[in-house]
Amino acid sequence: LTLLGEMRRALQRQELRLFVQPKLHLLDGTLVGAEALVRWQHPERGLVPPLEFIPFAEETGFIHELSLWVIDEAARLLARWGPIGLLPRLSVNLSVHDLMKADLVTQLAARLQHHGASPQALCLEITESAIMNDPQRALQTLQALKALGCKLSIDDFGTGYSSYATLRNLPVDELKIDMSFVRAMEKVPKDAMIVRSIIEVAHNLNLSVVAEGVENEAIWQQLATLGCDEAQGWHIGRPMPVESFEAWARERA
Ligand code: G
Ligand code: G
Ligand code: NA
Ligand code: MN
Repeated sequence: LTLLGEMRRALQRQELRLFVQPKLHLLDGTLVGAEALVRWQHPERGLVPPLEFIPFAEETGFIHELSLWVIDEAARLLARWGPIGLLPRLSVNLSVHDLMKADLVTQLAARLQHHGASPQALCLEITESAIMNDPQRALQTLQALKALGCKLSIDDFGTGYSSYATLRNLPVDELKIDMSFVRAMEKVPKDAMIVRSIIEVAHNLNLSVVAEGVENEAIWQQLATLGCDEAQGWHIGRPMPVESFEAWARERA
């Protein structure tokens, strides 16, 4: 069986799993959201990380089916977590392929509605490079997602080539500072300066800003001092299976 065949079978056999990583508000430590990250529970190979199949899924176009599965799962979880106040918002990653698919927004809306999840509770993370691949097409999709009520976030911000002109025209709510700048910012002054600049740009554009890759208390404190809004990283919590995340969130509440 080819990898593509195996991935198709994985969907049918329900071998894909969503892991969930929490995001906290930096001022008061409240749970403001979480990111859904896919894994493949392979019958022989064990838990396969996304870097071993997402790039291939993107090359073959299988990513679209995979993304719709992720969106469906996310909608199901949001419908479960919203009413009990466990989690206000869940973020899912979209790929460049998804942005080019004409029916993405219709499909996404149908899945939210099917589960009774609110579009406002779903945030879509799109990398800077995916947007810059075809800014015009991306803008159309982002506008449609925005019109539906979803939140939009630019992922891996700082690693691409988006201009202020592009940024100004995108209907996004949030910038996510790439981990590569955050992970060593307490030791590398240049990284700290870049993080500070991104926070400033975000706030000047009225966007909320999230730091990913927060691995220790020193970084957490430094980000708080710089006025960063939200944080995600191992210091707060690793990506966890859904049941572990529910237990983690209940314990904190
Ligand atoms: O979960 P992990 O930390 O190993 O993720 C590695 C990479 O895989 C990240 O870049 C992440 O954005 C990507 N990734 C994880 N889950 C998904 C998904 O559901 N869809 C897409 N497109 N990328 C994902
Ligand atoms: O590309 P994206 O930003 O979606 O990827 C998120 C990735 O970052 C996932 O692979 C996730 O497991 C990883 N990650 C999340 N928090 C941390 C962290 O604090 N340190 C490191 N090294 N990786 C992290
Ligand atoms: Na992401
Ligand atoms: Mn990222």
